[in-house]
Amino acid sequence: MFKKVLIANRGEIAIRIMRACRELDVSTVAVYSDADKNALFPKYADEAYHIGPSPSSQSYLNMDKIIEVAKESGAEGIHPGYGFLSENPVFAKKCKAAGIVFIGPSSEVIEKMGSKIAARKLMIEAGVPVVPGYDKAIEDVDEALEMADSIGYPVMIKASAGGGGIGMKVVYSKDDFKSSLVSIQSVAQSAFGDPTVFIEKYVEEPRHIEFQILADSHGNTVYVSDRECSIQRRHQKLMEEAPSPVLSPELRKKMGEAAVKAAKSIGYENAGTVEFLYSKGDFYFLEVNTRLQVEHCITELVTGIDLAKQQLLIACGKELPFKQEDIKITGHAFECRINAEDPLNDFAPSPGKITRYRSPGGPGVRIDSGVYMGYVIPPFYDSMVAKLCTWGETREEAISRMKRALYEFVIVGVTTNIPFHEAVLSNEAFVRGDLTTHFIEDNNILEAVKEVVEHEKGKGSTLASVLVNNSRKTAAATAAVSAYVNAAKQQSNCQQTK
Ligand code: MV4
Repeated sequence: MFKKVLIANRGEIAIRIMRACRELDVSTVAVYSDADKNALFPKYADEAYHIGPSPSSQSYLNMDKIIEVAKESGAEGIHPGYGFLSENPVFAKKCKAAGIVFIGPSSEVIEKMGSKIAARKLMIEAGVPVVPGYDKAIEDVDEALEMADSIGYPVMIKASAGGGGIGMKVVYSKDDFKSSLVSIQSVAQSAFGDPTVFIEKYVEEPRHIEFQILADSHGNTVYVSDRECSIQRRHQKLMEEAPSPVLSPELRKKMGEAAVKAAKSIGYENAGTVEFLYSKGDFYFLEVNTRLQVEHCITELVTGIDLAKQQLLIACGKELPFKQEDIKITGHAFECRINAEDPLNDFAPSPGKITRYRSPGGPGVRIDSGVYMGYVIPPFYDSMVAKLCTWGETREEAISRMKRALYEFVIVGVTTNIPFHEAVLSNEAFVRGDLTTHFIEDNNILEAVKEVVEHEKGKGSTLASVLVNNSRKTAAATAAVSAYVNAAKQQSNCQQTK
């Protein structure tokens, strides 16, 4: 095992990885920017190094600086977390050249999956179902129009270098095709420096279902569990669950085996995720995420497998300690991403000081967070405060635990999206497991959020309101009660009950 690992990330995921390191007796090195001087993760680490100013371009994206710190501190491996440098093939390559293990797949694999056209082509060759379309870059409009005609409208134009929802557009008719093509090409050029686009059939109202995979360097590849990630807004996932409520055991096995086939065909090593679109019993490969994802925790909850730990073991050349048939899904888990953002103001970020904080606990609750009471959430990075996950023997139990945990969560000082989660959890279609990527709009969730927010102005609807809202009145009442109790105690000879 490594003696020392550098974590090239911040916040909760830096802590998540350091937790795995601690359990494996690996020393940890944190790197942090100006804005993160007072964050929890540099304090949690065994060593912490300042790497630059707050903007990530000058700190968390500074490859050479991070590698220099790794070398100076004697770290043998770098874990990139998610975001930042985690899917950057240049960084993976630079680590290798510096004699440091990049804890993730090879630079070549990251690069291959970065091109959506190449990924499509490879999956077709491997026999993994893809959305009907063309695995060919569009070269001229007339040829593209013919392709669109033969696929049948609506079609989707996608940037080959895109992913995660940037650089794509639905086209409903021939008349809009040319202007959409030109606009996506220009978005692709400015966002990715590559104007290459391709087209696919547009799958309407699909579900987003992804499969976690693990692959070691001995040729063993397994699928760990599936996750349903349909509850998202503008490609930002907000709530996920494992397993997907729509898959039968047979379809789960079929999709899981397709995910393994996808991984094996590209020589994948370490943890990864194969994303699929699901519609009416059919599934289509979408992309491979070559990193540990935000929502990995729910897979851990339903399988008992520590994915971060397995990543470290795989990177050291260890063989997976289980086979496919050993992996069992037990119960059901949800993740709510608790963000400092205002769902009633277009989800605008709400950075600032957390003046009171108390996280939920009790049966079936897991919290991954990098904040504490008094911490100031900086405006430079994403607005996630905590990942709140619950586990239950059944989906219903996991839902009621999530509602209970959200009731308990006290976060004062910044606006959070807790009411959004409460609105989703009370929605009938959601409770039925009736989800699509358009769930929020189709179910008028924002209207429901307004009602939740209004309701929570009333005392007692959340633990926060009990503890904080009427703090003066509560304090006065508490003082009066204790004065009364003390007086009663003095007057009576009865023994105090314990
Ligand atoms: C699609 C699609 C429908 N048809 N491709 C969005 C993210 C990127 N990975 C691909 N995405 C989609 N590709 C075809 N041919 C619908 C989406 C999509 C989506 C996918 C997953 C999760 C949320 C989504 C929200 C809107 C659109």
